[in-house]
This record gives sequence, C-alpha cells and structure tokens, in this order.
Amino acid sequence: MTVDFHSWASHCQTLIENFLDSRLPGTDCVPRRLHQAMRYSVLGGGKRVRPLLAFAAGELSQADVDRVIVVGAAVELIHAYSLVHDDMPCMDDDVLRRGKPTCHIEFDEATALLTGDSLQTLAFELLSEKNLTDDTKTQLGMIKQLARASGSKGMAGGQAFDLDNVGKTLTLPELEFMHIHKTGALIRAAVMLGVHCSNSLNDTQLEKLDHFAKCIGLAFQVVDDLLDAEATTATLGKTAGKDAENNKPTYVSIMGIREARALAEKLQHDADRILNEFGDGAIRLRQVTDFIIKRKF
Ligand code: GRG
Repeated sequence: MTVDFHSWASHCQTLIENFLDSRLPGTDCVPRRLHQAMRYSVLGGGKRVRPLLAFAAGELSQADVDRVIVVGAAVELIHAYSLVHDDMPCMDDDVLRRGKPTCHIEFDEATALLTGDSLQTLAFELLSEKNLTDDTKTQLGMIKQLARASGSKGMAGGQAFDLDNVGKTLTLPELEFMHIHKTGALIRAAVMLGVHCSNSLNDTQLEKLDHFAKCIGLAFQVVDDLLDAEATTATLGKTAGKDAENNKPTYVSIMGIREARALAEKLQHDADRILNEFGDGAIRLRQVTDFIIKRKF
C-alpha cells in the first residue's frame, strides 16, 4: 500500500534535515560564528519543497534514495543561501524569516554575506561527491545544471531583473520572465537533479518532465503572490500583498486575485496532464504539485 502524502513528506523532511545537520560544519568548528550562522539559516525551518520535488522525481526514475538525499540537500542549500542574501538591507531588507530574526539581524551583515557564500559552495561540494550517479558525465551535467539555475541566467539573474524593476510596471510576459528565473529555475533544477540520480528515463521523457517542472515553478510563484495578498488583506485590509506594497509587481497586482487563482489552476492542470503520461510512477510528483498549489503557507 502507498504511504499517504503527509507521512511520506514528513519522512523525506526528516531525512533531509538529518543529512543537512550531518554535513553542515559543527558550531565547535572554527570560525564558529560563521558556522553558527550557516546552521541557523538552514536547520529547523522551511517546507523543504525543493527536496520533496527531488525525492518525488527520484521515485519516478527509481533512483537510489541515498543519492537523492544529496541532491535534495544541495538544492536546499542554494535556496537557503538565496533567502539569506535576499533578506539583506541591500536587497529586500527583511527582519524576519521563518518566524525568526533574519541572518543579518541575528548575526551581522558581513556574516550574512559569508553565510550565503558558504552555503552556496557547500551545495557544489555535495554535488561533487562520488557515487552520486551511474557515470561521471551525468554528474558533471548535474553540477552544470545547478550552476546555471543559480547564476545570472537563472535565480541571480531573476533577482537582478526584479531589483531593476522596482517601482516600474511590468507586462505579464516580463513578470513571467522574472519568475521563471528567480523562483522557477531552482524548482526546475530540483526535479531534474532528482530524476538524473538514475539514468532510467529517455530524452523525450526528460523533456516532458522539464516542461512539467517549468509549469510548477511558475505555479509556485503565483500561489506565493496569492498567499501574500491574502495575508495582507487579513492584517491590513489591503489586497495587493507585501511585494506590491513595496512597489514590486506581482501576479495579483497585475491580474487581480481571481485571474491569478485561475492561472495557478491552469498551470496545475498542464502539469498534471504531463504527469499522466508517466502513469503510477508519478504519484508523488502529482502529490507535491497538489501541495504546492493548495498550500496555506
Ligand atoms: C539573492 C541571488 C539571490 C536570489 C534571491 C529566491 C529569491 C532570489 C528570493 C526569495 C524571495 C522570495 C520570498 C521569493 C518568493 C518565492 C520564494 C522563493 C519563497 C520562499 O520559498 P519557500 O516558500 O520558503 O520554499 P521556505 O521557508 O519554505 O523554504
């Protein structure tokens, strides 16, 4: 019998948490303050959506779980680094993250900068470990894929586009371009890296899965904008959301709540249609997609 989604997700989250705990340098290791800040920024929080996607994709390709843990952790470290830097005064200037003071508030700005840098390099250290794939060529391809997804043609590029456009009006295609890079690229990498832990899928299947990952990457952001708008409505009685308040364009500010919700549903429908071609092997990917769309936080 298939274990229900919540038990499965909680098992995967524990696996990732324990693995990250074992690979992040201990707080007794010099420089202690930097290692404390790294552990503070990664452990004990977050939904771990990207590792869940890697696990679900790994199930589809029947990959060894011990390999998928490593790639899920690598992607989560990149995500954690991006949040630490994104919260800094030179970017979003946020004081709270996951209900705790942000890294630069709890420590200091220089430590936050170095924390992000060190989490990023640790991700690539993990991805270079032996026995992660059946052959070295696939592993090099995975390292390249994560580097691309994180860099100026991926997440960092999306962030730069975002910062360049604060206070400006974006068209829908421009907003889509920004989110495909800023949020979508890493989500896409999580799926593809999970699947690449085994060589069992052919090129056509990989292409379909990449298209699926693109749909959910965008859906993740649309839902994020909707949740942000709902939270702002509940606390301030305004409907635009925190990003829009900060002069940042969002799906809700451009399309309105109803259209944005319809877009999230359409993207889920497109994603499910692709997964249907993979039959029962895609059950976990279907469940994580549903979680991304229906989540309340
Ligand atoms: C600083 C290079 C650089 C990039 C930052 C991803 C990003 C780019 C910034 C994050 C800003 C943000 C809040 C974007 C909205 C979507 C998003 C990534 C939300 C946070 O991700 P979750 O919901 O967070 O997966 P948890 O806490 O669950 O891990």
